[in-house]
Amino acid sequence: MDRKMFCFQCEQTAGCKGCMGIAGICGKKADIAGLQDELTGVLVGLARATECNESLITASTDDIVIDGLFATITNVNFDADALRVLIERAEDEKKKFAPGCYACASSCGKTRNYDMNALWNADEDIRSLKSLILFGIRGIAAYAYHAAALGYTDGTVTRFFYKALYAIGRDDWGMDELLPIVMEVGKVNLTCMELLDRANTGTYGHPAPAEVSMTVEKGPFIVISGHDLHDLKLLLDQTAGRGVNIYTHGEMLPAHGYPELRRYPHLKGNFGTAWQNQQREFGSIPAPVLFTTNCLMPPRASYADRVFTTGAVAYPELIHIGDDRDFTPVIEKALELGGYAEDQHFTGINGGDKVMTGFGHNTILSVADRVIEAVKSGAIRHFFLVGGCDGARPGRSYYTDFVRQTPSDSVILTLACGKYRFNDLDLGTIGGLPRIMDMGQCNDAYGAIKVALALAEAFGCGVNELPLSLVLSWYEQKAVCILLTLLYLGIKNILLGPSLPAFVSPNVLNFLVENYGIAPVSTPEEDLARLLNR
Ligand code: FSO
Ligand code: SF4
Repeated sequence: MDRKMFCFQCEQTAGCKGCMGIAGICGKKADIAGLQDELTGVLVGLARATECNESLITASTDDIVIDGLFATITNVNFDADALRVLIERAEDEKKKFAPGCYACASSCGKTRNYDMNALWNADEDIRSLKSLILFGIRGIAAYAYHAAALGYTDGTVTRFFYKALYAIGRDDWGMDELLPIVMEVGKVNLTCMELLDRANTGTYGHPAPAEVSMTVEKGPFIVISGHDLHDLKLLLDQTAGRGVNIYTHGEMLPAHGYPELRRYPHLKGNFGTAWQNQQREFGSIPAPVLFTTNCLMPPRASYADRVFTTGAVAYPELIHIGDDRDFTPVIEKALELGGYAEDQHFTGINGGDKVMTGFGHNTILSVADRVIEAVKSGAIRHFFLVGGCDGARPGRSYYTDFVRQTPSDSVILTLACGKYRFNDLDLGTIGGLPRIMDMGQCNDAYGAIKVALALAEAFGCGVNELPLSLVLSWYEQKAVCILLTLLYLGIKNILLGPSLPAFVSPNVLNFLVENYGIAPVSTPEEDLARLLNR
């Protein structure tokens, strides 16, 4: 195929087929896409080299693989130099496992790096299955990265990265070999989300309900975006007593629920809505923005000098805060810009001036008796999990309309950045609980699973028999591993939108429909009628 780049890993991919020109819809240019492919190919080579030498794998090998996978997630790393460093690290590591291969004149090819074009040009079903594996482990790597930042690792998770990468490199494998590995992605992601849940709650306590203001107080401030709670904690420490307030953005919002983070008086509130609105929302704020993870969009010239990156995120010419996490340049920028002269009152997309978060599994399960009673008495008729990513496509207003139209005797659990479509709505309460409960970030899908399993046990039925419907939105690769986890758990009849992944081939889609009843969202009216009457 004659094309400059190929990438179809996210929901906004060009023409719902693939980004193939000089740049992707996300702003990733062809040279960056090429470097990301090269990096993935070297990681496959590294996995091949570890095959016979597993005992030589160290924590540093794991870090290289995790960093390399995370860097290729949508809206994370747009920086050629940073990607070249990751490629070099992986190549150097590979030499430790197969030093002979580098000197060998008649290479057998067993430790060769993988040419990703072989994958992009493969038979569409094989390409589909391998894409599910690759995009799934990219998502898991992000979660493993956050857990590792808090000192939590799990060998079953890290070992699986090598197995999955090795499978991606096997051009002689078919459906029989690849399908079980696709399912294993879901299983391993469950382990990884549980690990991250333990890391977050073990370090910062169990989230508790918190009302979060969207007012930005006068004076210097910093907006922090992304998913890394450890970075937020370090920033809170470094800004304590400096007269600089901190506002969460995007997926950092659930941080307000954690006792060990909310105790900082200068963690004031939340700024802005979901990631796709950042170019408009950051345009005029008198403050710096720190990106700890995705979703970074190419910054406009009007505010590019105020955007900082750290961790896996990188963008050419933006200041990157290195591994020492010395946030001095960000803090100095906040002091220099000075913030607003007066308090500024912002609202969510529906006009609400505050949002709630902090309904982690611990909080919900602590009132399980009340919830079960309310279901038995008929006070709660149905639960909806309306969760996942937000994005730019107009069809995403579906989720706002859907939630608005849910009956007053239903509860909406939500998580990840898709909630900004409706989290400022006041839908009232049921039995003293708000009808919309934000369980946290995308990885807190683990908490939702825990709640669903506990309810199923209490009612003596399977999860699929509960009055619970999953209405999910996807955008990037973390959504892929979460979806595979739900399938691994046997959860059926998930509604997925706003469009189905381009990398799911018709045959693989048939498999998912026949075995799991996955269906695309239609209209809120039709879907609600069907879900409530089933
Ligand atoms: Fe959203 Fe972006 Fe959390 Fe994603 S901010 S889209 S699924 O990175 O990871 O929900
Ligand atoms: Fe296109 Fe998405 Fe890939 Fe970006 S990440 S190049 S938008 S498919």
